[in-house]
Amino acid sequence: MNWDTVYTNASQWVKEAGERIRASFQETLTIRTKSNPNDLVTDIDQEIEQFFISKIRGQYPEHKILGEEGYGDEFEQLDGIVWMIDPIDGTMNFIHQQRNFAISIGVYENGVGQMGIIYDVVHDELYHAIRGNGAYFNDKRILPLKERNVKESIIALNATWVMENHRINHELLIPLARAARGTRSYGSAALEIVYVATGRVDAYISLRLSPWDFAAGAILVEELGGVITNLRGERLDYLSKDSFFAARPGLHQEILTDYLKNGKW
Ligand code: 2AM
Ligand code: CA
Repeated sequence: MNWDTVYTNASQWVKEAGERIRASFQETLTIRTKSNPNDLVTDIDQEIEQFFISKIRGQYPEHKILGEEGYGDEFEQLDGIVWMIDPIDGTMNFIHQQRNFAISIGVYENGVGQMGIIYDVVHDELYHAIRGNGAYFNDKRILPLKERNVKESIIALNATWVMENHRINHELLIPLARAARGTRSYGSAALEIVYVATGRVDAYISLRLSPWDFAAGAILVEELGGVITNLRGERLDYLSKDSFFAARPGLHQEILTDYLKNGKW
């Protein structure tokens, strides 16, 4: 597969989808809920996913597609070439703020990330990586990640995980939040992971993400020397929901050893 060509095609589709999403700000959205009252989807999420699927199927009929809104394929193995698509990552922000959301597309070959794109639609900022060829912010090369310790780090972490919740003992992450220089939450996993890649934050933690949320960002972070695992320090399988932990090299190990060892994540 020529990944440069895949990138050229995908980046054109992403820009086209971005124009459509920006135009939708003038329209009335149809909003529905999914798994719970705060898990939202709009007609635009669905339209954009269908747009990408028709482009991919037209150009690459033999590839498989995993899409958040369910218009893609169903499969249980990552063999062959798989596109993982989140048409709007940060749908709540899209609805409430008309910013702080992104299109996320990661392409995997036999489970190995080959090309990732994250497009910050409102700022017209495109991040991408092709495995082995570096990562880019609007065609400007992103520098490899250097080590940094917790005390000098900003950790992206949602407040949900440090207040009582049904998923984890909320007290477990408080020492980490306290030790860090600061915490941030942006509400779009794809953007938060790309902020790790660009060094705007030093780590990002979530207790539950789906493959389409992190597929593209993981390729950028790893291309720059960062580390991606679940909160147990294990490799992600890219087929199921799991906890998620991205960080600079060194920092990843420090957080895992000093702050996450005792949790049942
Ligand atoms: P979404 O907007 O595409 O649904 C919000 O903190 C981040 O977590 C967003 O990237 C959001 O993606 C994702 N997210 C929200 N609810 C989720 C859920 N139930 N499962 C997996 N990811 C979720
Ligand atoms: Ca989404």
